[in-house]
Amino acid sequence: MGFKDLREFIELMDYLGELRRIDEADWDLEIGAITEVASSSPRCPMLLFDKIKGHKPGFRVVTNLLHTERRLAIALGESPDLRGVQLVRKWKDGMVKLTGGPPPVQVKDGPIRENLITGDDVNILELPSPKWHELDGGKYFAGSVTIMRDPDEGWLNLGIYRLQVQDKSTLSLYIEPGKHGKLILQKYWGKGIHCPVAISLGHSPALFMASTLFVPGNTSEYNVAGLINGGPIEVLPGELTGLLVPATAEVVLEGEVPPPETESFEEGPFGEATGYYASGARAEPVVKIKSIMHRTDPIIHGAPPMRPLPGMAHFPVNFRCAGLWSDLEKCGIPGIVGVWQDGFGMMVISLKQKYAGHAKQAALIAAGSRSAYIIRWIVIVDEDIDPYNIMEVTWAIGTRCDPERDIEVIKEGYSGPIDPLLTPEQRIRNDVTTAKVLINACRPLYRREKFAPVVAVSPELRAKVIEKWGSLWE
Ligand SMILES: Cc1cc2nc3c(=O)[nH]c(=O)nc-3n(C[C@H](O)[C@H](O)[C@H](O)COP(=O)(O)O)c2cc1C
Ligand SMILES: [Mn+2]
Repeated sequence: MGFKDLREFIELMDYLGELRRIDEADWDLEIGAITEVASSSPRCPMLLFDKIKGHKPGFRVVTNLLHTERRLAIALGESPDLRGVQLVRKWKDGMVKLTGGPPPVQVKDGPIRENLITGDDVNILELPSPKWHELDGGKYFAGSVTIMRDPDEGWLNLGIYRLQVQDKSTLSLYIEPGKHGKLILQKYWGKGIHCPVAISLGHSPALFMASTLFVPGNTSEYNVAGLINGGPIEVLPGELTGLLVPATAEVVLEGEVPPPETESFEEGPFGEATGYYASGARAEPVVKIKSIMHRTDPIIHGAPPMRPLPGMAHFPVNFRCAGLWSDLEKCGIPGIVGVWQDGFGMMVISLKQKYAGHAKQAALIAAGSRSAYIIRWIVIVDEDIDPYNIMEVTWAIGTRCDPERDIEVIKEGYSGPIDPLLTPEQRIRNDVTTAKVLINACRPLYRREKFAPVVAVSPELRAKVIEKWGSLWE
């Protein structure tokens, strides 16, 4: 069984020496700067901020939650030593079973009911929401889960979308085109009604992880979280909307999103997951908050994007790799050995070529997968190349890929408004596509056996040398 709430995970991380507590930091740039600088340190500690300037002691913010492979592995219930492709493989194995996750179970009571604020007393400014980066347009909840119900089919959708704090009861909400969250909003607006939403500001790692995934429509991310968690998520109806909210959440805001013609607010700029400020500031829908439920001494989760750092500190990228891997398997592509993404923009797939056109099949499916969102470079390598090792990948591209024959450009691929390459003209016409490049860096299949051999000590000779001389360097 996984973690019942955010607190339980934080407590375990504290016990394992992964947590640092920081008192009296300022919500205005200090929390964000500390988070980014600490991310780039070798330990990349999880950070728990308390006594935040201008806020009640006990109203806390946690950052860098899953930002190391060790913490991610623990959150997934795997061995803490799993790294790179091995970790992605475990994650992928779970994703293949995604639709079979257990639905949430309704409970009578839960700690989220400890405090209820309604009417004129609602004031989201009392909840710490940092201004994360210097060029950000304001204060943000970054790491919250927004819950909505599909008005036609009834399933509950959960997604992570940034929320800018505008005043004591107004947030502006940024959801990209094509995401379920946006499609659901549009369904409500099409019927001329406001969309009810519940927003969890702090929740178990499983709920966060499930809400970042490209889960198929009609499948609630609650079920996926149940699968990650090893048991169903406990929920209860929100006081205002009746939407099912996590019973052990830290804070749940409830309200509604009116059609943008009725009300919208300027949102942005915001430092984004690509490592840029690409989408600028523009009018976006608002959430009118009407009630707040919260635990005593709540913890708000913050996952501010930043420029990619070595490892995976800015964003647990292997969520997406596991998604792509499971998409390839679901499409019947055999022989996939690993998938990895470093930073943002390039995904590498290693496979054991089995037939002519195999590598190209994998590349084309990858280019069309939702998991390859804003991925411009798709690289296919042989099974002897570890996609997690960028040196090996560039060696394969440099020595096995003939650019004239093995590189292909696909026009108008799936991207999004946070893509920094979009031109101002594209933005005006809402065209959020860019080209994708397929790179086949596998040895040509028809002469694979005759390809120049790799310079490397054989496993047998290696074992002998280590046995006889290894003590000199090990
Ligand atoms: C830390 C973090 C922040 C994110 N911020 C946004 C965002 O502001 N807007 C957005 O559309 N997607 C954002 N995403 C990506 C979505 O959460 C992701 O695409 C999810 O699958 C969308 O779910 P949906 O298709 O059910 O709407 C973010 C992801 C993470 C991990
Ligand atoms: Mn969804």
